[in-house]
Amino acid sequence: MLNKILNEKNIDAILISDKYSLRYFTGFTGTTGIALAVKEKKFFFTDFRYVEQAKIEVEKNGYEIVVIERKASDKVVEYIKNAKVKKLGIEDNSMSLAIFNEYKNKLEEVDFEMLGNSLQLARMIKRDDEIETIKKAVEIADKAFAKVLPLIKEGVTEKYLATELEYEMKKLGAESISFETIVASNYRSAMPHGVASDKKIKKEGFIKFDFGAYYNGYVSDMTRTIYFGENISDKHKEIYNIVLEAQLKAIKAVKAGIKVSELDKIARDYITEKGYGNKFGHGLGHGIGVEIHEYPYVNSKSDIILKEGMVITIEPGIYIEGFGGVRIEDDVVVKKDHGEVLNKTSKELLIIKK
Ligand SMILES: [Mn+2]
Repeated sequence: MLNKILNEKNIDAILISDKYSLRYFTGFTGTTGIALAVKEKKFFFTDFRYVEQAKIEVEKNGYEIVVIERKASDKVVEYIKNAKVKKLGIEDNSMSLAIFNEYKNKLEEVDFEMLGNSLQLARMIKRDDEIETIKKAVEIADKAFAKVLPLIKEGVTEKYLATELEYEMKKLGAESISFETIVASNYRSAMPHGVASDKKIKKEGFIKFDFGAYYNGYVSDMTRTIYFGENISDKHKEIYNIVLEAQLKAIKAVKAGIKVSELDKIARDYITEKGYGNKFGHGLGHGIGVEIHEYPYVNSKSDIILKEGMVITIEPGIYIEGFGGVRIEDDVVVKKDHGEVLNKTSKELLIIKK
């Protein structure tokens, strides 16, 4: 895959520095490393803390491990020069200006080619083993959610529920969480990204949970909104059902060959038709993989066409300030003629009364 990019971009080498690119292309799970891919050879640079780990994780993927002693760029520059690289691709989306300048100053003869999102785009279509890992990450999130539902009661905080979710996910094998867990109750549920706070759970309102497991380097991402209380209003029911219907309609349209903007439009048109178009202020979804938000982004502006093996989220929402909000999100694998929903947690409106 890296050779394909080298050829397409007509460059001699790629410097891989982004954490997620390193995980994807080299297998490295540590925090300090850099890779250099030239046509015939691949090198992975790291310091003594990670050498043993790199030998296990990275060597099998065809990289020669090079130990860095002082400044990483000195060693890397030496290899770039030895390989007689004239055009070097760099990950300009994530490399810091300071690091860029270091390389630029040491490699005056070299042309730097900005790779933009090329390496990210290369990750869009998942291999079967990647899909299996994502499935496991989804299963962990589903199971953890089932464990936490019985803990919902008046007086516990959003943070308490979030912590329990995270604890359950780790007990089920997650190495970490995909992103900061969102538990947003009552009026806070109207905040699309209301990270769990010290707010105590109170009756008569929505509680929105958005969370995921990070498992073997891959993420899951799910959102469920439940109602807590005895006296649910018609408006709560109305917006819940609109979001659910919009989500189901979009999922039904998932298949290879459809534009992601069309998918977004299906959900958005339905919500708009029901009068809440201006309360759905974000895109319909995004790709997931080694990163929580990756290509293909599913929104009205993208012209990416879905292909078999992509894994995306479908997550419409309605948010009404001062009242509350609903979002429902599943992870979906794109198949030739349908979308395979990975989440097993029910999407029927769940009302918890105790
Ligand atoms: Mn998401």
